Amino acid sequence: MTQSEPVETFLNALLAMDRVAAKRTLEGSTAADARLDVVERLVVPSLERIGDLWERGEVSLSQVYMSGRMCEEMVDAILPPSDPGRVDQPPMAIAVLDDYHLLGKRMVYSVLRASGYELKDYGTVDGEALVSRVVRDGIVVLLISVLMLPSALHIKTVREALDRAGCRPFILVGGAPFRFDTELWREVGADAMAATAAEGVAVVRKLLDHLPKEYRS
Ligand code: B12
Repeated sequence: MTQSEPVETFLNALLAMDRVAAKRTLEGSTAADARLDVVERLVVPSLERIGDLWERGEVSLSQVYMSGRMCEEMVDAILPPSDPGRVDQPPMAIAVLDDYHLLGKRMVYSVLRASGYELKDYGTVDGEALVSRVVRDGIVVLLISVLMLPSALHIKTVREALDRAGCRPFILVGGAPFRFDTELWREVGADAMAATAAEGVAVVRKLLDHLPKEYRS
């Protein structure tokens, strides 16, 4: 079997809105310790291909929508439960800014929790709500997920509002716009970007290893 075959099978199952076949393909190649890896190898490229097909007018919005929903359900079901031995850490939160593309955020959230980190999930928020929650909760590490360019550019306004409020969390961003333009994170005033959920965990781990003691809970 070639590398691309499972992606083709998974992609076709999504486009046919065939939950059973999609689940079978995903679980078929999932050893318990490689769950995130299989999501990165099957779910992410398949949804990216669906995005390209949508741009070329070759699939319907309902196919894009149902593919996203089915992947959300499957990813929720296969990612490991959280680790009970939580890491000693400062307050962290994750949010999707001005956007209803929730799958990337869900993955990053699950993987961080599964790696032993505790973080608040703000869901989808607008800039104003995000700033007030971050200030209220004294967030030290803020993760923001966006999939659309206007939402990515809006992070700059969030950073400026946080600065005005005297709050300077470490902002880690991720999502398609940052993968397309690898310098964009600097332009929007973030401190780092990560291309995948696994990379995000590595960035958080490295950051927390070097964080001064006064930031820890
Ligand atoms: C599925 C999907 C939808 C679904 C979303 C379902 C859901 N609940 O999530 C639905 C149908 C609802 C949808 C709607 C729309 N969509 Co849409 N959608 C997609 C699609 C095909 C896949 C997105 C996805 O879920 N990918 C899989 C996840 C797992 O990948 P990911 O989010 O990139 O996350 C990974 C990494 O980026 C990273 N990551 C993500 N966030 C973070 C955060 C941190 C902190 C870190 C460390 C890492 C990290 O980790 C993840 C795992 O590796 C993309 C195509 C694409 N190329 O991305 C278009 C896409 C994002 N959509 C697009 C558009 C335009 C829309 C609509 C405006 C369409 C419309 N005309 O109505 C609406 C807007 C909705 C809104 N306001 O948010 C455009 C955006 C274009 C742009 N440049 O802004 C895209 C790129 C499609 C395209 N090529 O045109 N969409």
